[in-house]
Amino acid sequence: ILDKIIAKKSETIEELYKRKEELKTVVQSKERRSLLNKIMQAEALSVIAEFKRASPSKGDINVEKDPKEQAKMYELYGADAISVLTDTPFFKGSYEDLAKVREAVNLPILCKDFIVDKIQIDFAKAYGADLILLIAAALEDEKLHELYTYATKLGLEVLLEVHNEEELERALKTDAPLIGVNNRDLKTFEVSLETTEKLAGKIKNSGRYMVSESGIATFEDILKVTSSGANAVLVGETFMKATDLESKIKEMKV
Ligand code: IGP
Repeated sequence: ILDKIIAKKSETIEELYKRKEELKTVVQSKERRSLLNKIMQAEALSVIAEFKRASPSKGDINVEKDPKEQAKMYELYGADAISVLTDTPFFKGSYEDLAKVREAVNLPILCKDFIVDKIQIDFAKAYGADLILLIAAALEDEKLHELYTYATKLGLEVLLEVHNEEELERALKTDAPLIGVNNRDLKTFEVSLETTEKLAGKIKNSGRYMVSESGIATFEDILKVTSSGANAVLVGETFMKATDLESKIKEMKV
């Protein structure tokens, strides 16, 4: 699926270059909200709550949910940051969702997408992202460094995502302080929280902060990843489907 998503991105990118004029007119707030500072100062596990309408592995999750309402609830119930899927063809998200979430809350906002071109970083920033995701599996070294530098220069933080040892080695060649471990293999959809455990040692030894992403649903899951040393978790589906969001978020704030 990753290859398929990336292939489709070239169409999106062409589209974005055509919409370039928009970048001048979108009103962007200048103030930046730092997730890194929050994580550094946090005494407990930080929770990044995701706005995710659908996904290729799960199909429709909660397509009709209102981004503003959901974001406000995330903030009210104690989330530390919000991630917003902006990919349209596979996740039914958009930059409009990102902007709506940004306006609704005071939390740092992560633009969650498959970024392979600088123009996507320009749009992420214009629509209100404080940080962006870069996926090691989707980027060769040179591109990874180029995009990392570009985002940092624009004043955005980067969550650098890895899934295995090889990707982690490459990620550690950058100075990215926030490393995300995706428990889901984007090539097979297989989810295993042991991915976090496996990569934790090297991440912690390098002095970086670790965000455990995907497949986190219960308090037991939280115990597992925190005992591996996770500083933060990123939770999507579980929150989007929760009937009692308040207790679900509070359950994760250990
Ligand atoms: C959230 P989950 O299993 O809680 O819904 O996962 C998040 O980790 C997941 O959406 C994600 C993702 C990604 C999506 C992690 N890395 C990269 C798209 C692209």
